[in-house]
Amino acid sequence: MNFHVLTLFPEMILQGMNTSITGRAIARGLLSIEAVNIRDYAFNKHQKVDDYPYGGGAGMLMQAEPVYLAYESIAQRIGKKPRVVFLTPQGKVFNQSMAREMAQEEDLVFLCGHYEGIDERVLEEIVTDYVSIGDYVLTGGELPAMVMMDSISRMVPGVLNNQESGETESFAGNLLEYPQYSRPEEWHGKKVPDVLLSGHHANIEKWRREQSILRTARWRPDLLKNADLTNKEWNEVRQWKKQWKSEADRKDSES
Ligand code: 6GU
Repeated sequence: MNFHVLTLFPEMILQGMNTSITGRAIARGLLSIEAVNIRDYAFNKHQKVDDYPYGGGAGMLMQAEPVYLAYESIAQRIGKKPRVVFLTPQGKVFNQSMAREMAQEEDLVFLCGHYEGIDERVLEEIVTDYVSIGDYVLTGGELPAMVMMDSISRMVPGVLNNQESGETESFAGNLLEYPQYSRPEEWHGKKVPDVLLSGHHANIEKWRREQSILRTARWRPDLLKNADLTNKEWNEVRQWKKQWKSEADRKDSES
């Protein structure tokens, strides 16, 4: 997988990606990352990349030409018109299945905006995907691009080792991870659940699945709709929800 990032802050991208698991994958040649500084393609006296919006309004816009030339330099080098992701709160909200799908590409270009946005005309010409990472506003596209590259990277074969790739499965089933514990057996008066010390693998698996379903029902009921539960498990979920509701009602009546 070759990532190409169009940005005004290339050092931010390189610093972030050359760390931890993505850094290891770059060193091993499974990923490459290139940060193209859009300012290097501003062929005017002061290397200016922004200007006032026509029609007025707050702030500055990134101009079309430097963005286009920076994009062209990539397209020419790789010899094709690559997929271009523009990071914007107006885009489709990123999720695990988009990560899995984008990991099939050989090259991905990320366009990071700053200021109040980018001249619409260059977006129309080069952008193939408009993507947001959630319903909140950030100052630029660099962090969202890194979020996407991180999650896409872990879908690339070989990036995770055997132990790490076990973790991939948890979201695939649309369930949250079960809680985990390491030594010591007791910490701040809290004991590790007995079942995990029992050595009884079937019981441990049963407990973990129940915990995953419990957590998902409690904190992300929206995910549960797409989870694959047995009838018995759906019944359990109904019982828990009834219990949580009566607990909440009781608290309400007390206050
Ligand atoms: Cl992709 N960009 C910006 N600027 N803010 C965001 C975002 C993207 N996704 C959520 N908020």
